Amino acid sequence: MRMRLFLMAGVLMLAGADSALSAVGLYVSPKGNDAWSGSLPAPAQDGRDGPLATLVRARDEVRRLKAAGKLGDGVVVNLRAGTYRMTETLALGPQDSGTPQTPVVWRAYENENVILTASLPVTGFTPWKGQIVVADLKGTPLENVAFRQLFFRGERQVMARYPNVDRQDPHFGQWAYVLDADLAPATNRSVSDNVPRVKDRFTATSDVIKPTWETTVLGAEIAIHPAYGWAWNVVPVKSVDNETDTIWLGQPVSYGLMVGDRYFVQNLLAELDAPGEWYLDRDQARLDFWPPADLTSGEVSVPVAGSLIGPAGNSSGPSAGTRRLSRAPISTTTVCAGRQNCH
Ligand SMILES: [Ca+2]
Repeated sequence: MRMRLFLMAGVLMLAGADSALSAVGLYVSPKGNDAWSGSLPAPAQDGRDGPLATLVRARDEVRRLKAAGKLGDGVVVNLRAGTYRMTETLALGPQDSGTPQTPVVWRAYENENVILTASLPVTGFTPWKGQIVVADLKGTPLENVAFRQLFFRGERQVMARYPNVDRQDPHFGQWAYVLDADLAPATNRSVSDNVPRVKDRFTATSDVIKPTWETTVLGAEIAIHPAYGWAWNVVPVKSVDNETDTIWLGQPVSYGLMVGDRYFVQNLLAELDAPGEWYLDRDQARLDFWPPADLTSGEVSVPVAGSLIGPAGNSSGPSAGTRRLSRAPISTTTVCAGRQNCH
């Protein structure tokens, strides 16, 4: 959920050097204010005007200029250095496009280092047990966010799981394996099933289900490659039976479960037992985390928007050559108008 916006040499050349020179300049800065005009690259000394604060406000200003016929020879939105926390996707549609004569260009101002991030920081951790710290999210912007990812110092952390991540042996060392799975009842078989086995329960090895698991296992999930790795499913756990080591799934997986299918269990507080693991109690808005390094050495953050930049409404896409972001986003952004590494 994070990307760096680089200025690719010659971007304005693409927009037309002559026209760019007389284009309207808008400025956005983490030090800005959306109540200001955006016409100044830095806050005025009297604090009464300066750059805008958000990309959404800049987009709206471009729309306003366009509607008022004040685009002139185009507009250049200059992003000043710093981190922009975007809690909503910057939606761009056809109405945000310029034309070859009046291009709309978004860029980092004079090669400054611009970071767009759709994350919010988590603060206020207090010691809980051993190395585990806890943060009460009540009353914070994250109180009602059912997030599934957590980052520390820019690295994705691990939802509490069993077996633990094994970076030395990722292919075999960090998995549990289905011990047994039943044949599906004949009446419940699909003609397309290559493997007529059940898809909603299996027998685990004796090490998996533990007395320490919460009695309801509510919220626990099975992440599994059913049918020997043919697919990848993450499904809720419906219930478990300690006596028979049976795990029932809240929804069927894609293919019949086979002996030896590899999986892990995640999202259980009882399995938070290794550095880097975390657990979110959604009902209590409580986050438990075992930081892999000194908590003060970096930021804990949570992504809160699905994408940084995306198409607006039923847009058929930007008009080629009239709206650009310079050089490609590196992350999972859904839209990029750069030329390289777009994923
Ligand atoms: Ca664990």
